[in-house]
Amino acid sequence: MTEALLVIDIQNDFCPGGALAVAAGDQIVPGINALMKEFEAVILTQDWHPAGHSSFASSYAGADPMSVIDMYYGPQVLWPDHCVQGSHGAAFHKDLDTTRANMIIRKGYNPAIDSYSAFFENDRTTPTGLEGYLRTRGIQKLTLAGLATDFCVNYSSVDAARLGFDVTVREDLCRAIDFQGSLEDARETMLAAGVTLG
Ligand code: VGL
Ligand code: ZN
Repeated sequence: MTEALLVIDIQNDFCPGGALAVAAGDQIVPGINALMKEFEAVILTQDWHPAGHSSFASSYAGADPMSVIDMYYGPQVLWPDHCVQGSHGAAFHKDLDTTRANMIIRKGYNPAIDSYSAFFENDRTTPTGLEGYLRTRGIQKLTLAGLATDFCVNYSSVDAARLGFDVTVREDLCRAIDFQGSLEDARETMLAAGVTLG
């Protein structure tokens, strides 16, 4: 049975020096590269927003980064501008071994809605197509690593578990934003969804 490694958002903007830097985000890169060798299938995700995206605080007059607004699909954190399509910040960290990737899935490209998850946009219903890719390859078991534990890794792992995949999150190969208790909330949400924290 084919097992896949899903590597979430190892991009410059989520690493130290980036626009939405996750503390020590770059330190997991060597471990992720090594882990890739144990999987037949490697899939990378890439946060990929158009300029002026609706998840950017700069798109709203007077809004502060890290404030929360109500969108038609629920609460949305307003982020600093990050991972703008084609920018250096959106590029993968230079040390990530992208040659092993079978598939690179981009998300967050719809201007009106954010997409933390590799499977669904933040309305939790609009698919990215990743489920179909995995199913047509006969992949049932997923391991996740990457950035950030409490947002894109959390949402991706919970959606995968909801879809019936067997999901493990390698917490040692993830790093968190940890904003207002979001890491502890995410751990509880992942465990409740049946995700294995390994
Ligand atoms: C992410 C916030 C906004 C992530 C992406 O990769 O966890 N977080 N966009
Ligand atoms: Zn984003």
